Amino acid sequence: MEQERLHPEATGELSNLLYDICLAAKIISRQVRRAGLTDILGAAGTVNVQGEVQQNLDVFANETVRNAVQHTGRVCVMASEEDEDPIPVPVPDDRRAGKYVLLFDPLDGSTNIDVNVSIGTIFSIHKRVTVGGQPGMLEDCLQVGRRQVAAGYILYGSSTMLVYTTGRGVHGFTLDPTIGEFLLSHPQITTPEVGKYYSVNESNWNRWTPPVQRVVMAFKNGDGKVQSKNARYIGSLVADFHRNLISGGIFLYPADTRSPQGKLRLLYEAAPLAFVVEQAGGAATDGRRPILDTVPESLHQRAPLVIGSKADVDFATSILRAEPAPAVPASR
Ligand code: P6P
Repeated sequence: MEQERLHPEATGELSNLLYDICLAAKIISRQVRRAGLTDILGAAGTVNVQGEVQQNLDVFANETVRNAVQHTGRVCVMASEEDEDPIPVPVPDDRRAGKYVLLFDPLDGSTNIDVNVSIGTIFSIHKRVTVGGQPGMLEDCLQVGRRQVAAGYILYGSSTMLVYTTGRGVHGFTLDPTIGEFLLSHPQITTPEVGKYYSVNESNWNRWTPPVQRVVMAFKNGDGKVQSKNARYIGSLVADFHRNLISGGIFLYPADTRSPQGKLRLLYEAAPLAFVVEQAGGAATDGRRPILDTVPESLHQRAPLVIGSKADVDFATSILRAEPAPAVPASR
């Protein structure tokens, strides 16, 4: 509400869309907290568009976000990591088409579900760019990250937290399950200029280029410009990102010989987290340029990601920029 009042032209629709996402988050949180107790553990047996075996909770979370949003008239199109194509939202007879676009990863890190490791939902909101009056389309989804109107994530960790930005700072809310409400617990989050941690999957070492190896070695051992850091890698993007946001740190998922564009997705993973981290005083690049300036070419496009404390990201990018540009992004 306070954020909405900062925008005199606000109609309240964006606030309401954020509330819709919070409702989905509460429902997903309840199911995540019970995952060990119900029979929805384990893979649903189906395979998603990424070729990944879908965990039951993946399917549940995807349906929950879609159902919380698609009948509200606030959104004209959605796109999810779990769905091959954009999901156009029908225009109800008594309403005009929604003016917002929702891109989301309903449950990132889902391989961690069965071992009780923190997981998260990531969302990105744009305004539609196509003419109103009919459902939105792919063009509305393929917008550069700098144009986001809101972005954030829900972390299903030791507590359930919502962290979001609308371009005026980053704010964290903690779910009080006894009343079913998100309460403002972390106003105006800022991330330290220099981080305590570096987060990267070092088992990829032999698949990295020499500049990537030099950057990781510098964070491990220190190298004049940077002090050595503690290694922390959970293997769950939202959990790794959130710890680094609060304590200071750098997360890297660089390109490698197995993942020539990196592993993480631009539209609904890298770009929303890049919006959050820049608003918190941090930085995010693909190793060469800001993630928020990357023009997307396909819905599930991957991007190398270097994100976190500004001094650390600037150091890493100054070295990685020297290597040859990656090949043209693959469509999947
Ligand atoms: P790796 C989880 O599967 C995920 O998509 C992110 O949450 C996480 O940061 C990354 O993959 C971990 O990938 O290759 O290190 O296991």
